[in-house]
Amino acid sequence: MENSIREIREKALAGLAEVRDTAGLEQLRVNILGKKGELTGILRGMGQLPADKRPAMGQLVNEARAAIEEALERRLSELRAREKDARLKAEAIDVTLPVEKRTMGAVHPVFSCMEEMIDIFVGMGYEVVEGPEVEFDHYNFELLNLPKNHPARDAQDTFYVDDNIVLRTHTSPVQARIMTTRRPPIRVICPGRVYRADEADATHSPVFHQMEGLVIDEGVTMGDLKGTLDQFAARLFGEGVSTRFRPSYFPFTEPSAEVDIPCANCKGAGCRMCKGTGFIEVLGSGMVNPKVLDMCGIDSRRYSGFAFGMGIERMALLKYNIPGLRLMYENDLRFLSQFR
Ligand code: 2U9
Repeated sequence: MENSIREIREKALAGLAEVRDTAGLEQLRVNILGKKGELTGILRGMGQLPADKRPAMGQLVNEARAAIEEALERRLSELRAREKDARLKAEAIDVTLPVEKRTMGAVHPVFSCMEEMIDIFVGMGYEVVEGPEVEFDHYNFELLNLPKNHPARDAQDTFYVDDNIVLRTHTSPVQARIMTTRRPPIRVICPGRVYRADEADATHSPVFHQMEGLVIDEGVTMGDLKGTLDQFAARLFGEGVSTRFRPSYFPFTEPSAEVDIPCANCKGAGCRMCKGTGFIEVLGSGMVNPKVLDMCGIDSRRYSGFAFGMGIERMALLKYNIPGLRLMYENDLRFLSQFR
């Protein structure tokens, strides 16, 4: 038994030197000192010894156990330190490496122009309202005095979902919805995406953005419309810019006006950009047709209103002096990154 104890002790100490990691060390500890370990086995066998031999043998086992435990402890801290070193080395970060280059995004010119336009009207007390892009014929056309068979409803211009549902061709149905659900005073702007069945070219796109405005109250006049749009033009295009009204026709406004600002290129003298007129058309407007007011349930004998509509791409082209509509849709970063 003495020999076995010595052997176990020597084997344990030799094993310790060979163990490579803390998991291996734990295995070794279990094999020797665990419940079913070799040294524990010896202790168990001591019952068979004559009583007078037991104290000496017990002491031997305890000494061996203490020696092995101490060696295990030393080896454990050694291995732990080594494993920690390896982990730190593996996780090391070289803080002197150059950082990965990140490109900054930019707001698209259509949206930065739209945000500026919204700010101007919100500053005048308007509320921003949105509505569905897939719209009933009733709101997109019927309530706006565009009855069936009206040329503006041509299949060429409108994307039909079915007989009664279209992709909205303007944001006017948003105002039509407001008029059928609220009572004056109404003062709203409606920015949003609209759809027309057009081929894409230098001046057309099947998807574009509009902003329309609507004001309805007692005693609203064309003078209010002119003053509002003058204020808007000066804020968006610069102090001193005012509007020129030309008579026009829209089914939903009567009277109607197309609205120009002086050509920024020639300051009104006449050039190629303005086709010699000295003016650039920027939007359409008019007094809400009394028929439209009545169809939407607002008494046209008591109330009047004005409305206007503009293409946001067009405003952005003019404001930022961009040489063509295509640039707005091509997503060329060389163009877009200039709006950072
Ligand atoms: C209601 C009543 C009246 C909205 C208006 C225009 C004039 C207009 C065009 C400008 C260029 C559309 O983007 S564009 O092609 N719009 O000229 N829009 S008045 O009038 C309304 C709207 C809703 C209930």
